[in-house]
Amino acid sequence: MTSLRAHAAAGDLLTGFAVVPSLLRDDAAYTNVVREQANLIVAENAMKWAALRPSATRYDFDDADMLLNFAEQGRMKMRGHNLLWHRGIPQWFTAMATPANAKQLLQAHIETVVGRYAGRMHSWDVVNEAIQISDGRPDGLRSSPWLRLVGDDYIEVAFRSARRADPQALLTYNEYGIEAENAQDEAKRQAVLLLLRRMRARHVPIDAVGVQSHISAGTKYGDGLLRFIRGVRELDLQVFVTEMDVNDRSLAPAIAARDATVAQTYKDYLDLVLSEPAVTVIVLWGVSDRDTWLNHEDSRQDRVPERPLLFDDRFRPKQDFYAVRDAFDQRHPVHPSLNG
Ligand code: 9MR
Repeated sequence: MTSLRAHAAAGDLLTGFAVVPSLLRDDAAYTNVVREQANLIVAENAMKWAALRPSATRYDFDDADMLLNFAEQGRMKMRGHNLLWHRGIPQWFTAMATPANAKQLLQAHIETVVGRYAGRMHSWDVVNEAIQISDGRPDGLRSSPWLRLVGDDYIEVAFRSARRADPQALLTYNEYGIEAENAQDEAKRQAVLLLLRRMRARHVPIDAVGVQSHISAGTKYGDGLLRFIRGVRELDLQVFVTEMDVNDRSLAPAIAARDATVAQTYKDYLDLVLSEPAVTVIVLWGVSDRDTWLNHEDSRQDRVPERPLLFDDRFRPKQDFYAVRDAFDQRHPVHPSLNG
């Protein structure tokens, strides 16, 4: 009753974690936390091309199947991540794809993967991280392999294929670097809004925008993000916080002060975005500090382990767990019986 999922549900929110199949198989403490706390999960990596497509002719669905079964048994919804990204493209694809066959390869992948789970998924990240202002194109599109191989309409192709394969799943455009109050993030927000408007004008099927929310402790988020969320809502799209964590890179290493600042950053950010009714989903990018990607890819210069998630390395809830729960309550206070 004190769980995140109970407090989220009281405010009609979905919440949960990016999860790892091997941990759900082998780690009981990890699995218990996910079962207790989440009413939605997403695969951190297990539904990417690199995981699903060992070769051009083979699909490996073992992990993805396991995750969806786990979700359904635990009465959790599941998001799919992702159908198209400029990273994690398998080597066989790079070797064999040409402008003549790439569109067909993309469509076949989406039809097969989305079709397999049709009717069972909450949503799919159809296109991930397609804007890169520094690539210099007037439309802001990243000069990714997909753009080169499939052409300017690759985003549209992906969304239309996904809708055909599963008319029920909410189709999402997912992006990072659109959260902060600086010129770079503002330019990216504008480019995303323009992309969404172009898609709307062409009746491309899309239902939601994912704001990844890999944010930084001690940073103030504000009006730019709010204006963006309102702009998305005016296009009749929902907003999902899809990959939230709070890196503590800029903070001194002492743990107590670091945890307090991380917790405050979670609270301030969620208070801000949850003031907007368009925001309906909050996903954390991992369960415990033991397993965060931040200690591999974007780690601190002093090599002290980061503490960006809600549970510590022994799965004890940290201050930020309570901060997130309070932010959910602020959106919609839970019934007193839930406050056990
Ligand atoms: O957390 C993910 C990490 O384990 C993978 O090695 C990496 C490459 O596939 O992707 C990480 O997740 C990324 C997500 O898929 C898209 N947004 C940024 C996330 C962090 O890099």
